[in-house]
Amino acid sequence: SSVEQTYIMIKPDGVQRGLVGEIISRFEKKGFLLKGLKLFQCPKDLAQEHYKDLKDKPFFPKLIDYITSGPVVCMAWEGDGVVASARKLIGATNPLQAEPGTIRGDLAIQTGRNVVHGSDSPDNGKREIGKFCNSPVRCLSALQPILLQHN
Ligand code: YYY
Ligand code: MG
Repeated sequence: SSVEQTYIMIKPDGVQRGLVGEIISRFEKKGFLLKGLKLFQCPKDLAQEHYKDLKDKPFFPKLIDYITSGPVVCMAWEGDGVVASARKLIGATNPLQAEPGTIRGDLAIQTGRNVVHGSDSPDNGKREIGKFCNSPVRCLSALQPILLQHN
């Protein structure tokens, strides 16, 4: 097992619908560690960079409009296998295909309004936290040694 960080972002629809607490709860209850958090309005250039792999897709302009349309919640979460585990907690990109019990499966119905982002690899987790949180998140939690046994 290896400690990783992932970038989780509650998208503008999640914030506007009052789902911030609900979404944070899913990750807290799973047992991962919250290492950084802020409310932030994403500028267009950062949104374009974040989704650069999708720049030739027909939905790209709408995706950028959506993600920059209101405040998002930027978070760094840490733990063993957190990148893949968070993707499981989030569920499939299309909320209608996401399993019940996942965030998207329980809380959304449209791909274009799927409430939350999660990094797809440890490298992208590091990169996205660097971009959105301005630096790698390294703050120490006093509770960490009590909550998690490190082997
Ligand atoms: O990682 P994930 O968010 O599950 O999906 P991606 O394939 O990385 O796409 C990013 C983002 O783009 C997705 O969350 C919604 C949007 N999108 C879309 O609006 N329409 C599609 N057909 C595919 C993706
Ligand atoms: Mg993705």
